[in-house]
Amino acid sequence: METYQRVKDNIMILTKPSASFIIGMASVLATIPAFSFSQTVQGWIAPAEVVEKLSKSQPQYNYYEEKVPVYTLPDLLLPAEGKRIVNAEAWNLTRRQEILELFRENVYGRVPETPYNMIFRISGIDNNALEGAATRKEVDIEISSEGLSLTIRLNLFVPNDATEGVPAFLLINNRGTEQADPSRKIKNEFWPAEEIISRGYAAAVFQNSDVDPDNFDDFRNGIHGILDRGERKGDSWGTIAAWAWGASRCMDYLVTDSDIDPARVAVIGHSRGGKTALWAAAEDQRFAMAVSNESGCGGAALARRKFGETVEVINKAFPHWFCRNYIQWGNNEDSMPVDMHMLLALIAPRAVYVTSASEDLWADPRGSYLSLYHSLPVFRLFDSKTELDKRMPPLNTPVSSGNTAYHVRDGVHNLLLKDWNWIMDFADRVLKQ
Ligand code: GTR
Repeated sequence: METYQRVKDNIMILTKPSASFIIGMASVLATIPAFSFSQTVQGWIAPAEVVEKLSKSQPQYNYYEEKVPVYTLPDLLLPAEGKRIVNAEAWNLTRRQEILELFRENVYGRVPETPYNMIFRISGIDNNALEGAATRKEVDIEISSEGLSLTIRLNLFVPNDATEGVPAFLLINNRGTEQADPSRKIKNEFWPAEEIISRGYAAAVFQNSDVDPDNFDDFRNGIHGILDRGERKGDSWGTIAAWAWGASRCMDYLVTDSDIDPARVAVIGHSRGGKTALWAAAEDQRFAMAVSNESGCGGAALARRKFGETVEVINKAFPHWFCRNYIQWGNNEDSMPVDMHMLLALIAPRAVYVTSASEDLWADPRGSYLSLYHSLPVFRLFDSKTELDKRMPPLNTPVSSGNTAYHVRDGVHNLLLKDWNWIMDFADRVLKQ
């Protein structure tokens, strides 16, 4: 007796249940809400009321799973030329580089080769921060080229009870400074420094706007105004690539600080910051882990699903985020030489954690999970036991395998302590053991 019917990808619907099944389940259902039944048996599905609400208020975007087009993802392991990749060595030597170039060329853009100088200045140290639990350091990273300069302020807490270099989380803060207030006058779950420290990690943060302003200014200000030379090209770097570059400059400092273990630094970001964290870890292999919190389109979510935000829409709304070449893939996703499972694969064999929120359908939770799922063939080249179920995990139930992890939290688009705690649970396993 076929109880479930597979309709698409990992969507299962209950069809024609048998009489005995109904009687058997009746007693179970009497004690649990139907919602949790479906969450447990089927894995997470988008809440129907959220789908309805969003579809009504934004009819121009798709929130219905059944309207996701049929698509074929580019094969991760098949290079443009030559034989299929069958081992980690071949991946690292050829295909990884090829895919990295495709992302530079088609999505985020290329960092210019303009030479620059960099100086680290410790402008403040407080050995008695967080009620004595941590030392606070204010580090100014000054970048200069041909008389122009900018400063990235890196704020860092390191635990006072550590006897050797500790693992660290570097947060790319794309929100106001009050969301990640180093004075701790304002405390916010977006950057729970106290909890991060109490779990034995260093907590570092920088403002993305220190590197590049988050508005379209024709690339005149921020690091673009300092390092860009000549006419912009189709593959000239956009603002996300600039923020990712900024994360790497923070890493340049962190590797010099003996309070930090340079081999165990995770880069984390929310939403546009999550897109940035993934690209930072793809470009800079010194990051041991990347956390993409609800990064959506241009981040973890598969573009070919065209669910919620799409390539066309993101380029119109944020013309400064990506390179110009990315525009051509709007409404033309099937021709794009990459999709976002390939971005996640670039992080292998290092750790990657992808998160979603159940009401944040704009960022396509299912597309983000499937992206991780489809990146696994590369993680398996390094650790053959890495395996996730093709069905999404239920709500509020983190899953992980090898160096990959995912959760879908209840609620709206945000980075909360609940997310951090699950992320740190995973980091305890992959960065501390
Ligand atoms: C939205 C944008 C998303 C996401 C988000 C954010 O407006 O459409 O791609 O990045 O902003 O950064 O909060």
